[in-house]
Amino acid sequence: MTTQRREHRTRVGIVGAGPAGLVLAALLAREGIDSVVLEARSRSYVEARVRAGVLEAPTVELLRGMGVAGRLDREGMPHHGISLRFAEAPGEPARDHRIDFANLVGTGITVYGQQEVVKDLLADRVDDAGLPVEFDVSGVAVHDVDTASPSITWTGADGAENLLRCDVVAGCDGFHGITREIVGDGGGLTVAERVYPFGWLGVLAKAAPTTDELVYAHHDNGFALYSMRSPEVTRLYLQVPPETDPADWSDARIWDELHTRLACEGFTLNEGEFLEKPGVTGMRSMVASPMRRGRLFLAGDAAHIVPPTGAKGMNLAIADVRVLAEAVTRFRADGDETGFDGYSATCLRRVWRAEHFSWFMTSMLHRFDPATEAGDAFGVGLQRSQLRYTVTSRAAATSLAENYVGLPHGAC
Ligand code: RFL
Ligand code: PHB
Repeated sequence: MTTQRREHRTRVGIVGAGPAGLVLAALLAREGIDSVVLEARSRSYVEARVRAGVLEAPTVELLRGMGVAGRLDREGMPHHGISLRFAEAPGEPARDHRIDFANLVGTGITVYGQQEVVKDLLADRVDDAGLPVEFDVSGVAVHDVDTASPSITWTGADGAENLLRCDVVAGCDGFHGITREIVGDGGGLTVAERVYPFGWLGVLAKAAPTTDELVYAHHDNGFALYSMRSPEVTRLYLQVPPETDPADWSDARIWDELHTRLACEGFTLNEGEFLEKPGVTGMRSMVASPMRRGRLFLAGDAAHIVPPTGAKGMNLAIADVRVLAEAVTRFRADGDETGFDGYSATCLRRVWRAEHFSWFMTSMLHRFDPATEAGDAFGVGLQRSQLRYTVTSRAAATSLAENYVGLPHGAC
């Protein structure tokens, strides 16, 4: 018996239902432009995946303008600054140095989990508007991207084969997706990369945060980050060697190390049960360019990765698809392809700014191997000087603040 292939048609075929794919679909829908989103995982999986937590001011404004920020405005935690915690000299106790975003740049960030953004976008698209997101797809392949009629094939959750014809394909399938390679197939892809010699061990604890803002701690044992998700939940990270097996870290060892690295007069660390198994993420910077081949456009982690120290990944993904949605809207109006032609260069300007900022935060705050230039006595001296300069010079603090809260879209 031969099974029939189902054929579909839409304007934009979107591979991946992360922040990039879902924001793109929502922006297009608001312009009356059809799209189909294909996702390898289940809805419950993508809604539960704990990742980013910091939304830049321009990201929040965009989500508000799209009408999907109701819960974000109720439950998100507006923050007006962060603290850098470090000892002024070896052997001295660590102190907090606050970077006051509100005072320096007149705005701030919002702490709201990436998976909450994803839930809100799925509720808007699937539950409220009844628009298509196909979950649990496999074997996604993209064809004919060098023509005006690209297509996507895949196997559905029910085992049926599908073909989707479209005008544009958006590769929003993250770092491990399949679309970046297709751009590379033509031989024209450049990949600029740095792999850092450490990872982050991350935990989510049922413990009330004891500060109103995030704390980035520089310590001789390594970096630690104190973050949160709600008035009841703390999110914490520890710098660890990249090959670390989280199973080697008992709960007691994790708390012990957090107490050591976050120690500061007047600061209490509340402990609590872990809400998910601790995980280790490697740290890298990567930029693939151009972010386009023909009618295939890469967006978000499919095209670039930043180390999480700058809290930029999800925000960059959303900034990319804003540019892409505008380009598709212009094309739909009268066939104008100038938005397509400018897409990669426009996105890459913001991407490289975020890459630099994320590299800067990572280099300033982590402990490097003393046997390397970054971690020897000279490297550590430079690091301490940079920390002191950042918190004592208004110009340096303002530079950190404007990058952290997010430069206006279109400003880079
Ligand atoms: P995503 O979120 O990875 O989504 C890609 C989607 O594509 C699906 N997919 C496929 N679907 C169909 N067919 C295929 N062949 C497919 N291959 C993959 C995947 O299942 C997935 O659903 O990419 P997107 O949309 O570009 O979004 C990027 C962000 O997720 C990422 O940059 C951030 O999470 C990075 N990040 C942070 N970003 C911030 O802005 N602020 C933060 O505070 C922040 N903290 C973090 C982070 C990332 C972290 N980890 C775990 C990497 C903290 C951590 C620890
Ligand atoms: C988080 O809360 O997950 C988080 C916050 C700030 C970062 C990275 C991750 O720089």
